[in-house]
Amino acid sequence: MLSSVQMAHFVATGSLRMDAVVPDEMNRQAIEVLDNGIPGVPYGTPLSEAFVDSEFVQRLVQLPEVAGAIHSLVGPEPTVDHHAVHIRKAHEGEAQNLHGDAIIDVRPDAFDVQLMYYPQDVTLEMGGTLSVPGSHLRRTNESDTGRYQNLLGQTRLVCPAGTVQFLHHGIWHGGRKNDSAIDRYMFKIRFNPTVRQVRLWNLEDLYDEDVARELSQSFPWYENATGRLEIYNRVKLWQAITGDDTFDPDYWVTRVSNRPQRVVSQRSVNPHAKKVIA
Ligand SMILES: O=C(O)CCC(=O)C(=O)O
Repeated sequence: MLSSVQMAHFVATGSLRMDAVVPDEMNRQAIEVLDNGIPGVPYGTPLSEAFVDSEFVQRLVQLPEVAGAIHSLVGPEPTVDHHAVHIRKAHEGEAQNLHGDAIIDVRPDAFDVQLMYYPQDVTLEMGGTLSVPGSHLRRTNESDTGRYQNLLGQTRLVCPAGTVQFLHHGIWHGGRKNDSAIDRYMFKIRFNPTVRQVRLWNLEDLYDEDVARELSQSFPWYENATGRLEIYNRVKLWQAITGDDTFDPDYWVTRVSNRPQRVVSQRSVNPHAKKVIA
């Protein structure tokens, strides 16, 4: 299971990276398996019933660290939305535009995750996935961010073989241009939760100060004013997944949800009405 600090990192940044969690023996097999293609899975198939024709993928999602992260993020028995093998060809000369893998998705208290598995060492030249930390809760429509070329604070994945990262469905990302002489492989599965995503991880460190530290990060591309909305959305998401709506360090959520209902005694709401509200 993930820790609360790791969950807070995911809620703040929109991603969680686990370096070299897939054993070398599987990484060595992976390129051939991915080249042969992974058989399709109908939308909405429960994970335990999916990939019946791909023993490799079953092993991948059952690795303890991977299974623990899936459970922590989307809960038991998620369904498979879709999967894909992404190969960025050696010297292919093109990058993918920045995009989110969703139309405007207004769910404040639920999210899908995308598992991305990299079977090889990925160098900067190989065009590892670019992502923009903290962009996942900004409501944009799929490829509308494609006109942005570079944002302050963006990251380009450089990682050892066997790395798995989990991305929030809304994060702005894209495959980079592969300037190397080696084809770069990535296998992706998107998971949909089937339970309410509340307290699904290891809660021992729920009130650790590193949780608050993760949740309070800002990112260099945030605007002074609009950037605050990201913190607001992040606090709402943390409240939802912890079931604790008292978490609100700077009181931004508290302020905008303050709608008192108590009417002061002996004051009429309508001064012309005969009946006085007590
Ligand atoms: O190939 C990559 O690194 C990224 C692929 C991608 O953006 C996607 O699957 O949506």
